[in-house]
Amino acid sequence: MCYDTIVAISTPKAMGAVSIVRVSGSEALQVAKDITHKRLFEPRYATLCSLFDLNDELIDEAIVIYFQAPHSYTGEDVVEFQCHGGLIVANMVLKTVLGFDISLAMPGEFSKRAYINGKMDLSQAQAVSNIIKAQSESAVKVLSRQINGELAEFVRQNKARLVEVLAFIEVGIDYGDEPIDDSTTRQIDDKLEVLKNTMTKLLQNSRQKDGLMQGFYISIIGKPNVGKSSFLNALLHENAVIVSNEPGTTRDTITKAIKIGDHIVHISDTAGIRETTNNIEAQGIQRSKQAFENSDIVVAMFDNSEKFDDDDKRILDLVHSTDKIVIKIVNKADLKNKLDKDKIGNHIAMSVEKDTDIFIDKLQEILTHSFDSSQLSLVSSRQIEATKKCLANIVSGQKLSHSNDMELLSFELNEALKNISSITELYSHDQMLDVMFGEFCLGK
Ligand SMILES: Nc1nc2c(ncn2[C@@H]2O[C@H](COP(=O)(O)OP(=O)(O)OP(=O)(O)O)[C@@H](O)[C@H]2O)c(=O)[nH]1
Ligand SMILES: [Mg+2]
Repeated sequence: MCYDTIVAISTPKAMGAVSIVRVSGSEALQVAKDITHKRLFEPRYATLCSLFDLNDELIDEAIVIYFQAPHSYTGEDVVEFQCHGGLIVANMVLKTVLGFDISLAMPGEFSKRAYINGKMDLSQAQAVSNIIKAQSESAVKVLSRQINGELAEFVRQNKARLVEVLAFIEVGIDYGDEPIDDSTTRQIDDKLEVLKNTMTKLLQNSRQKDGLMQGFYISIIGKPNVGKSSFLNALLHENAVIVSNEPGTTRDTITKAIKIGDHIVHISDTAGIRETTNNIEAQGIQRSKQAFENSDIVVAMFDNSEKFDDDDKRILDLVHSTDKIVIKIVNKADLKNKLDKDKIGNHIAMSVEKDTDIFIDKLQEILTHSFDSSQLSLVSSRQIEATKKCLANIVSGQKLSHSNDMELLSFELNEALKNISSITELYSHDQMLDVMFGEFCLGK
């Protein structure tokens, strides 16, 4: 298939040393020749060239690299102009290229062409899109393995397993009305069980993917005056939020990002939760509960220097009602103890104004434990949906394997095959391609 030649600025639109203008398509080489007044470009060689605009006026000195089809990112002829950075030069080069009747690329169009031309499958393309937005080193580790084909290999292996089961079933169908023998049924069962466990494990590993990609969310909750805002300030090493000994100081949720090990975590300081008739405070408390709902990890804070009361009980009830990861902190350990700590249960005793290391160590342990970046993981909701559907087909197949309805079993497993395959290739098409690649950055 022959597409228009496209162009885009591939680097961020900001100040920087170098900007790259990328051209892809059958006209790319000719455009490079016209703009540089050079006759020959050796593929994959960096050549220092003068660039001229449509009036033959000098724009810039740039490094020009020609990638000959199919040995390029898109699989088409590609030329990259590495010009001086900043907003103006790259725009002048772009404007000149557009003057040669070349189209401006849509977001993700280079990667879409790479997929169409068989340079990468969908799982790799998805990883390319995500790695640009990745918020943590752990995410980059997972994604670079996916670009390298790790998920594609997983899909290939499990498709082969499904095809094997389908081969057994075809034998059953060929024998018509005769019931399928026990040993064949057993083999089908065993293989479906392996497939079920594999898909279930993959989905479990992928549960934390949002945290991995966008950073984990942590809410600090507790009754007023326990030291929540002091804790956020201590973690940030700055006075970002107001601290005072007046209960009810914080009225609004404030979220800040910090780096813990390989992870970005977004930590929210919240208004102290208590019974109140004050309308503004009540709105703040509503926001505290929202932050609690939205978080992956909850820090519930209590005051060592105050007696355990109904407000503390409400916090305990809240955290006991959730299946989120909860870290309980008994703060103000430097003050005389009045709190009945047995009521709190397992907790960290600390003085947030003095030292937060004990908390950081605990959090790091939790993050490492709850997301192991060495494990295979799905990185988009599309991949998760496809795997869930495949798992549902396999579970239905397990129920059918003893019913002797081989036709129906075959149908379910063909659906499973279709669903797992959709991680790396599309069945139906142009519209979905546009949706998926439309989420990419311009110039990628
Ligand atoms: N001695 C001691 N005082 C602390 C400690 N942490 C916080 N405080 C004090 O406790 C008071 C309340 O601290 P804040 O951080 O404002 O408490 P908060 O939980 O955010 O309170 P609200 O915003 O009202 O919900 C302040 O006077 C802090 O200086 C600590 O570890 N030791
Ligand atoms: Mg506060």
